[in-house]
Amino acid sequence: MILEKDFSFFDWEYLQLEKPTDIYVKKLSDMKEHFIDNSSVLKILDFADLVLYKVEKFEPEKRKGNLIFSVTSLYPGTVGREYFFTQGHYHQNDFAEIYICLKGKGLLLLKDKNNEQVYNFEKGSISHINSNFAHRVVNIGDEMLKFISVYNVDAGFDYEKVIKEGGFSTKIVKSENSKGYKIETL
Ligand code: S6P
Ligand code: ZN
Repeated sequence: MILEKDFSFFDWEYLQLEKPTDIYVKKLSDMKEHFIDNSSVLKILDFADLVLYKVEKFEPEKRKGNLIFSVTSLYPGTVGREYFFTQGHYHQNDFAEIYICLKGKGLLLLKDKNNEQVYNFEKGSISHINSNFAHRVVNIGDEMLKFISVYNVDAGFDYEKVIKEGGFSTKIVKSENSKGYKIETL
């Protein structure tokens, strides 16, 4: 039998799930140690705790092999010169993931212990992310960036491993003349 709870509608006008099972936001205060420019972080926090992104999830029952479907909405903006990004994580278990960009202009950063790679990630991009790469999306445009993720219910999140490795050393910043972005490596 197929249960109604296993369905969620997708609103194509607003690019959002109509019946998410969970919604959460990540704010600047949750992400402050991930930006290069701590004084800019503190200046913004004095004024307001910005929402950097929102994640709507549709999670079916936790049955082996089931898939989670989620929509991430990443705001445009910078902290100092650095563009807003998702925190980024490895999966705890050996499961890959698919990212589909619905709107906006961004970059997808992938890292393992020794290497980092940067890919264009904009409306229409579909990326298969191998299970051994930590993944982060950066919004380099001036509108909201939205993407769908599909991943196994048993994938799990490992944020700590990224932190232990010193984080992503690839930083995406506004270029000096403010036209476009620049890739810097720490
Ligand atoms: C889950 C998938 C996404 C992210 C979301 C937020 O495997 O990669 O749904 O959770 O984009 O990013 P992060 O790094 O804060 O979890
Ligand atoms: Zn993931």
